[in-house]
Amino acid sequence: MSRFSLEENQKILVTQSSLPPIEEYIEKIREIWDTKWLTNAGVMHNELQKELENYLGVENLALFVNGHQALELALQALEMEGEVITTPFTFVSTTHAIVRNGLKPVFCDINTRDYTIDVDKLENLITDKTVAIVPVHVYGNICDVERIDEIAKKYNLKVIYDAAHAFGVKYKGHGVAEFGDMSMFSFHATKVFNTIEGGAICFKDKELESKITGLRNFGIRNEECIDLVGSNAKMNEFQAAMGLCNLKHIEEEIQKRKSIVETYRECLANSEVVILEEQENVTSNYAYFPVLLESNQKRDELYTYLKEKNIYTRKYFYPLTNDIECYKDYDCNDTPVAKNVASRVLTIPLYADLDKDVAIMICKEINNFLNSKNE
Ligand code: T4K
Repeated sequence: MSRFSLEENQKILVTQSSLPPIEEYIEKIREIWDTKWLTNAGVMHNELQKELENYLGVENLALFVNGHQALELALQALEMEGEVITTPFTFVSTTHAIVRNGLKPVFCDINTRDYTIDVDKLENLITDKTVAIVPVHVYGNICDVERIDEIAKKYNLKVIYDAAHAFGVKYKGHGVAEFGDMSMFSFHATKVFNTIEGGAICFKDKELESKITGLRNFGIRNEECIDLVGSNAKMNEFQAAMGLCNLKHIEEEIQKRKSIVETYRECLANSEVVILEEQENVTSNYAYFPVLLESNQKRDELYTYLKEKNIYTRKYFYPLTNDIECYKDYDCNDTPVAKNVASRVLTIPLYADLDKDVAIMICKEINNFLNSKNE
């Protein structure tokens, strides 16, 4: 084990934004000064859209100001009414996007293998009001896309994946957005690939393109025709420029994350925390590294212990979205496995530039804490 220790006042946060070399970004945004074109489907926006379609292996992709707007407006484009099955083990955005469309979220539990939707519990929740499933890929782990596909076909349901954590993830060599009707990616500053803020929706049905792009620009068709009650959710040129620069380095970024994850796996192998197995047939992007403690109390104590050492972990995802204040008057069904996992999970720092010695030191602190509890 390393004897490495943090410098005084050095904080290790749960993540750190990936940035390109500053010269690359300056070079790119210089073009914005030449054209004076800042937003509204500019040249860089269109270039990034094409590059991402290639990278993700999809035919239709629309860029957005952030991932949440991408999901919310994609759901609006589908013009649905009724119930949507989803999981509460997610960032609030997923549930908000459903509710803000006037749809009723029906919460399905998660499984303990990868913390995504438990497909064995899904069918029981389908009623004659169910119109769609919004499953969530979490931490870079993906849902059982094949079973979800079968169930959706059987009951004629739309599938819109929240793929905020799954940028670049592949299943059996296929990009994750090839599954379902739509997939939303988040390009927030904290994600594997960022455009500062940003997001995209990938969709199979080309006919939806006009509605999706219309909804993101107030529903404006031309100077005299506005045919949709849309929003303003356009990605601007500074965001797109950041995306074009970051995309050049994405493979290297993912490899660096992979190496930190390998260090964590090695150093925590004999520890009492539960670590998820790598998923079979999945090429991960190593977005987050969750560990599960024995109890809620131990999780909270470890969180505080590490914080006192300047190591800032996060309780992603706690509380569950079916347990939060703004849904207290909603008829939210219980999800016992998700509740249990949410009460015990901690995501530990993970980002491309995290030093291997720091990762080893974090594991050492986790093990020190656990040993002290067992004395
Ligand atoms: N669905 C899922 C499953 C999601 O996880 C998210 C977003 C969405 C949908 C919605 O997508 P977006 O609309 O956001 O594109 C953060 C992010 O803000 C949020 O995007 C993300 N999920 C969520 C899991 O994490 P907070 O409230 O934890 O962020 P914050 O500000 O506490 O930042 C966390 C850490 O990140 C900081 O301790 C340091 C680091 N950081 C943060 C910022 C803002 C940086 O290194 N650079 C930065 O610029 O939500």
